[in-house]
Amino acid sequence: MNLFTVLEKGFPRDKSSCAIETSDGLYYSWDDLEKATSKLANLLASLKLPKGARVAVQVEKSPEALFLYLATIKAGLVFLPLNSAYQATEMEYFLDNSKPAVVVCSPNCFSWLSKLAFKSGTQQVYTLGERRDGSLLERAASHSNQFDTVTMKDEELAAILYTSGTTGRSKGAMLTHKNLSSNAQVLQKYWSWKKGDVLLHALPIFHVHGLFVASHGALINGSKMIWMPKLDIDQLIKFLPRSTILMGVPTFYTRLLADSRFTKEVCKNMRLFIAGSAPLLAETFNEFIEKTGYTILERYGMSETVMLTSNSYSGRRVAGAVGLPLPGTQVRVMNEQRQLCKVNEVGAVEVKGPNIFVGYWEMPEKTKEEFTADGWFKTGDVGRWGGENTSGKVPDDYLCIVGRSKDLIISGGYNIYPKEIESFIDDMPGVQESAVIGIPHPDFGEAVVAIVVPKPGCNLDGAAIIADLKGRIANFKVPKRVAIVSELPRNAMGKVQKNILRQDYQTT
Ligand code: MLC
Ligand code: AMP
Repeated sequence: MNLFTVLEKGFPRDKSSCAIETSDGLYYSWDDLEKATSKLANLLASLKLPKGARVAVQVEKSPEALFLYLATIKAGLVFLPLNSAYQATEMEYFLDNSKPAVVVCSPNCFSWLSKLAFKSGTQQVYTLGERRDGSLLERAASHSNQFDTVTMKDEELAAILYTSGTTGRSKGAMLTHKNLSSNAQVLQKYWSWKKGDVLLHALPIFHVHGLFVASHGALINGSKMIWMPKLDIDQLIKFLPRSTILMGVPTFYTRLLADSRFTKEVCKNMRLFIAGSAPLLAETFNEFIEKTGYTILERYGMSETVMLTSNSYSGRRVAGAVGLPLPGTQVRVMNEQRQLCKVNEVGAVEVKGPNIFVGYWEMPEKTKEEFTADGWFKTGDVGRWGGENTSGKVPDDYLCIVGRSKDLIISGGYNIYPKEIESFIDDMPGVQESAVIGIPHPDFGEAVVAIVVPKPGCNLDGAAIIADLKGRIANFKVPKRVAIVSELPRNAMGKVQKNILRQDYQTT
């Protein structure tokens, strides 16, 4: 069934009620949402694209950007969101790899992005600005505000989300209508969404967390969203008293806790604070209880799987644990002998369920590598059931993520693959080699640091390397610090010992 049909079943009867209130004071009713979505779906349908055609979107967050997502789903096309921080080199790869039929970009990126899009074979490039400007809405305006949702099979594609590759380039995780609708239905029940809930939405909508987990949650429950273009603590504190649910990466919670205006009183109407995308520190979890009386609910997921596990809504929420497998999802932890780990034994986290993606876009070999012969997806995360952490005993059926087998840095909820940054630095003149590591960071959880070795006789300047990277890769990937050294520590096999570097460079 089309995901939109599933979400729409939850829309309220009273279509004049508010679906989205923006932080700058605009109100969109459910009727507005449906009509705007239908107009956009009609525009897309008028292009007569085959099923499965991709609509790649790199725009700033706005209600209209959400309507464009819903319209793409409604029209039976495949939505391909791209982080607005991506620069030309990154975008060139995504467009070339996914060959979208339609590209929608910010008006100020049109001149360079349209060239890349046309080069990759795209037929249509529209613009959509943050303030309802751009050619997309102009073109949609003349279309009808009625649209019959295209019938889709469960296994047909709804979205492709690019995730960075450990070794090679980014891979497009293909998610079906069933992947997304089943997860939305499960989470609605599991987190006990209620009539009258109001979601405070401050996450970006080009990744799983903000686009699927948060938006689907509100839509399928017919709940209003208070819509912020990005995280802004002043605005968050202003709107919290009128909200009941907040979803955020751990940085949301550390920033809230650091603000003296964030009090019990501000949270008085809140029902649920949810954290995910990166590990929530036990100290943040505990400080939050102390300051507000609320216990943050931590959950765990991935672009390839949507949500996998969650702490309990009505039962225990445990610091440092990501909770129980969601209904319908199976999780196993395997040791090196390929046996199921016992409680407290650390191993590889593998998953199965209706929410697991169907493969990487045009990478059948990579897809095969990431699944076991018996059909479990290898998450690349390392975990254990139960055991003990700094907060005490963890229930035996609760999963703890204790590390990653993939060389990955998660900074403020964004994934950064060291290899990608290293290859940019290694290509710079005068650079012999580099190692990129993640070190603990009070705001972002982890921060990127690059350790660089110059070629003999060359002088390098860390600030110049940072300046060079800015504008070539997304800002969040740019190292917060670059250290120049004469050599990198290596083990007997000649492999760079990143653990030693992590110890040596513990602070930015
Ligand atoms: C911004 N910067 C970052 C950064 N975000 N650097 C490292 N890591 C980040 N996450 C850069 C900015 O470009 C800027 O650089 C400088 O750091 C300071 O920026 P800021 O103004 O403090 O950042 P801000 O705009 O407030 O953004 C921080 C943030 C944002 C944490 C609110 O990054 C964010 O919304 N993150 C959420 C990511 C997310 O949705 N992840 C879900 C993925 S899905 P300069 O050079 O200009 O000073 C997933 C699956 C799952 O993982 O389980 O959910
Ligand atoms: P992404 O590829 O952006 O979808 O990121 C998915 C990765 O984020 C997972 O494989 C985990 O490594 C990490 N992640 C998500 N939620 C959590 C969490 N609650 N605790 C620890 N890691 C998490």
